[in-house]
Amino acid sequence: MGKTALITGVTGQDGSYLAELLLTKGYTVHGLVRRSSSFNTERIDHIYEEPQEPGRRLVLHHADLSDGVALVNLLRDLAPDEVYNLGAQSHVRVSFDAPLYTADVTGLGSMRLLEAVRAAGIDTRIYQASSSEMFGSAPPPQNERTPFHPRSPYGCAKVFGYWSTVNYREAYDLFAVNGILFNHESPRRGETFVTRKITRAVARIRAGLQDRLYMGNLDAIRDWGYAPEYVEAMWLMLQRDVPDDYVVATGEAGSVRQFLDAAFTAAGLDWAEYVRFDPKYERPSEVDALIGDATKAGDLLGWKPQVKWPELARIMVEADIDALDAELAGATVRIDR
Ligand code: NDP
Ligand code: GDR
Repeated sequence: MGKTALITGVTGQDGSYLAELLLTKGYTVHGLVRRSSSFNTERIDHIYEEPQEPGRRLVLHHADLSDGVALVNLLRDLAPDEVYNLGAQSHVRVSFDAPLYTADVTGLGSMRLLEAVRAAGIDTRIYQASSSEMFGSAPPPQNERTPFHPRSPYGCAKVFGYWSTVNYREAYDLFAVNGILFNHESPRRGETFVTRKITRAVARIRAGLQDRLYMGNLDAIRDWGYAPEYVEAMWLMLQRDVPDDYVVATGEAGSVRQFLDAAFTAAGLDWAEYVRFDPKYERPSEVDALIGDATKAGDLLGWKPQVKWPELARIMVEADIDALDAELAGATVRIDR
């Protein structure tokens, strides 16, 4: 019998790559999907199986991280071997506009899930999607021993999730781990995060559909990695004999300005001709520089990043150009890369 896993946030960037990875490893994957008035499963449509399909290994369940009772019922019924808590209001700028909602879903949601595992009395390993945003203004390079100083409601909520995970491990002996992941991107990245906003604009400018790109702080420095490699690290953390916390990062960073340059250059364009400043995209308090030290993940998990941010910029620009070309040609656009 293969293992079973539950993924919250299965419709997001990471959830979709993780579901694919676990399916290739023979898992039955249960995904928690929140109800929406329009389809929100685009990233997993290519692996979706109809409920009538015999022996299907991807099963979706409607629930929400704000609904603790639904989580208990689901966990009791499924008793999965592994739970990956990837669900969150994950946008840092939006967390300033919706701080309490973010604290509820991103912060309390993690404790609801931990408590649900405990209440269901099941033997389950738990992965918590912690974030480099927790380091906030702590100077780089950041590793597992760097003190947290979050700079957004999102960062504060993630610190709560981090310590809840550590506490449930210590108090109840749960196999619960934190992956402290630095920014990771892909052609499936949400359209309002900075990398995808840029690469999508590059494709549209190249096609003559857009002639301006409004941006916020170009001086911010980020350590951008490739999402398909990062979900592998999540899985590796749950395969160890002992639960622990790990930083996952490439160790190489660039500024938003440098990413702009790499992305526009990949399409033969000059970013300075198109990019304009709009304070709307600035944050009330900014995280200036995140550069991760993933030595521990390398040593204990054998995890090593391959794709660094300049190559990532090219991968994402090419994918957005291909997707737009297909859309303009009237073809069905697939996001299975
Ligand atoms: P996305 O924003 O792409 O996906 C978030 C997922 O959470 C979506 O499936 C979303 O559903 C779901 N979700 C949102 N609100 C709720 C809710 N109330 N109940 C249940 N599910 C909900 O994020 P990523 O895939 O990029 O990130 C995955 C996780 O990793 C998140 O927790 C994020 O905070 C964290 N993280 C991400 C990093 C990154 O660079 N990508 C770095 C470090 C941590 P829907 O599709 O309906 O919106
Ligand atoms: P971040 O990612 O806040 O690091 O959180 P994002 O891509 O939103 O911003 C990165 C940096 O770019 C600057 N920036 C802009 N950002 C956006 N979104 N839009 C703009 O127009 C713009 N102009 C400049 C930002 O100020 C910031 O400094 C991501 C999320 O995935 C979190 O969920 C995750 O935890 C962290 O990465 C690690």
